[in-house]
Amino acid sequence: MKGTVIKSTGSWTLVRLEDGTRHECKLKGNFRMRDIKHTNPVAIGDRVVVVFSEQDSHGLIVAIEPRDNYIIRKATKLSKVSHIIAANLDYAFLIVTLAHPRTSNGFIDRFLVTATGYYIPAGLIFNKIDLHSAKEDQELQSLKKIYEDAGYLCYTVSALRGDGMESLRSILKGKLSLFSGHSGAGKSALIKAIDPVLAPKTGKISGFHHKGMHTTTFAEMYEISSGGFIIDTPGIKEFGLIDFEKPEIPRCFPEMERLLPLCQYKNCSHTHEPGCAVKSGLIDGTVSRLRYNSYISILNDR
Ligand SMILES: Nc1nc2c(ncn2[C@@H]2O[C@H](COP(=O)(O)OP(=O)(O)OP(=O)(O)O)[C@@H](O)[C@H]2O)c(=O)[nH]1
Ligand SMILES: [Mg+2]
Ligand SMILES: [Zn+2]
Repeated sequence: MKGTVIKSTGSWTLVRLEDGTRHECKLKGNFRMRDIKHTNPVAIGDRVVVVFSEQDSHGLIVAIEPRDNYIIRKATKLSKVSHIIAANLDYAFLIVTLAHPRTSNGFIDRFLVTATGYYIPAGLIFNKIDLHSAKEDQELQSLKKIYEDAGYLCYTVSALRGDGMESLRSILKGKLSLFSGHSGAGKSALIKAIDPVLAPKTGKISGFHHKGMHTTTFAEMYEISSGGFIIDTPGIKEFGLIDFEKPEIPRCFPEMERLLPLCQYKNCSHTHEPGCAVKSGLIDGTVSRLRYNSYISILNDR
């Protein structure tokens, strides 16, 4: 029978069959051996084939269908193994908070580079706008403009107050979306606000550091009553990039990729070349300095 992985803890996997029923499943032994690069051979979102036998109350996953796409991260910048966060996504959203906790621009850009690099439509959901000071509201407006101009979907919401829920529900409808972000950004709270029938566990923000408490410990897929699925994930500190070589980085910044035809060299890296349209854009203000700085920092990491 065919189904989709909706939770995987490493030792067992929860699969939702096409009829909507959920079953704990085990993985056929040889999958573990085959995939040594990744810590998890089966990822949430994977479409799988499950067989049931009379001797075992668990199902057995015997096949994983080829993935349409997937998003991967390294646990840290230095680690060799990587973790498949999720597969077969329609959207990858980063939940961003300007405060409580603070989401840095570098983190935002690394997330977007990864999603864009894997051809997954990506966006930012700015949460906790109810807590904003006037200065944070201003910062939000300028960030939103930068990222919308770059070509990313942007939403401003408050899970607490319910602002922005209608437009969020309409983009999520009928799709499989990933929610990622720092611990405490409100990923789980947002899922509850989108569909109050759902009840992922939510945590507190520590009083001193204004950081989350890592409440969500395993990724889990939730089904929205009005249609669509959201994957709630554990909060992450860093977003180590993998798989992408230096020459691939420019295409992961859409606003720079669009300017490439205007650069003098068709393989322009937008760093030292003469006649570079991105560098002219920096001067006349059509390319964001913030984004360019991230671009250079990511290039220098390769
Ligand atoms: N004021 C305010 N608080 C919020 C909002 N959204 C979430 N919170 C609070 O932020 C805290 C953390 O929310 P969670 O949903 O647990 O955060 P998370 O991103 O799931 O965190 P992890 O599971 O640890 O990765 C909770 O106390 C929420 O009530 C919001 O829009 N406004
Ligand atoms: Mg959570
Ligand atoms: Zn250039």
